[in-house]
Amino acid sequence: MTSEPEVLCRIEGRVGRITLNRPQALHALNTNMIALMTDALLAWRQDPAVDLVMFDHSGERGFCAGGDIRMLAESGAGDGLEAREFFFTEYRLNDLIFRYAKPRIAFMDGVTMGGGVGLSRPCRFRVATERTTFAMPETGIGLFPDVGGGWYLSRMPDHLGLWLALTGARIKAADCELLQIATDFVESARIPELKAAILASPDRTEALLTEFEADAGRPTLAAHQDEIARLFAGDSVEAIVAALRAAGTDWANEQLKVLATKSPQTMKVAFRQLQLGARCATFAENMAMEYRIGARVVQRADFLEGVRAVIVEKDNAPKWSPAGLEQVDEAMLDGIFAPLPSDQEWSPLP
Ligand code: QUE
Repeated sequence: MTSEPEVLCRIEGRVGRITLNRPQALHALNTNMIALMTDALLAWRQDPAVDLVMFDHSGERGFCAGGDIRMLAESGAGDGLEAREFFFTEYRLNDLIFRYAKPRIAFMDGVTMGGGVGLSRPCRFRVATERTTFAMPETGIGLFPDVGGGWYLSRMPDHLGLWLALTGARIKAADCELLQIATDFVESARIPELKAAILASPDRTEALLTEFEADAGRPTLAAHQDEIARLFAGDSVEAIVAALRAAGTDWANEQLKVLATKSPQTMKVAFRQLQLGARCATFAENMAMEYRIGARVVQRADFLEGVRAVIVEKDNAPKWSPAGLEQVDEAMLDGIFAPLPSDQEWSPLP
């Protein structure tokens, strides 16, 4: 069988270039893709011929929709081992990119969600275009905002990261710049020219980005930033819901409607994840926490139900269990966050 690899890894000039190449699944990441990227990055780490790493995608559609959710759900319905292996290696890759000593650039030209955020956010340069749509949508399928969400989202100002995590909101380029999810905005029509220039002169990447920089427009989130700062400051998800109810504005009512569609268990998991992530001293410590969560939640009813309702049958009517926030008790959360047996804990690549 001759089929193209799902990730193209090669050296062009002095650039190690990683091109996601699974367009039929919007470049959603699977274990094979994680392995290909990890092997390339490890080889280039010591290779004096590589000065810069570039992440991009083939084809016209987005950068990366997330992870191979169907595989995760099938595995979670059984022993969960394949799902654990996926998270284990994906988080090692996220951490490797985070620690990588050479500059990295990601082109987020289109949908950048979940797993795609885990590749792009640890890059030094993160280019958005007018086609960029960013989201951490996992509360909608009973998963959780992983790939470093506990670290990055909890470090955003004014509880904006918590708002992204709980609502799964989709935001565009100007808001990505506001939240430092993107470092630069370039019109998508000029991306091929910019990539060619960087491949020819990777040492000039920063100057080239300044030359190509365009105006992303007004960040629409700015209009709600004060409201988010005030209403998402509560010390529990219930407190946030109560604050939104009390506010009574159109915007607050919209947020309540959105939250009512999300998994109560996942919202509480995400809340605690960001609380703990904010206090982690290292990114690796945060990833070890997220791995404990991932290993548990893929086997829980909400993830299987969320994947059924949103991905497989697409009725968009998940029946969450527990159905309400008040039924998700602290003991359930303690079980999800508990340490794994010591031989099963996550560890970074040596
Ligand atoms: C939450 C997610 C994902 C999602 C939707 C969610 C996710 C993911 C995809 C996705 C989308 C389009 C595709 C595809 C996968 O959707 O991780 O293969 O073609 O990969 O609400 O976490």
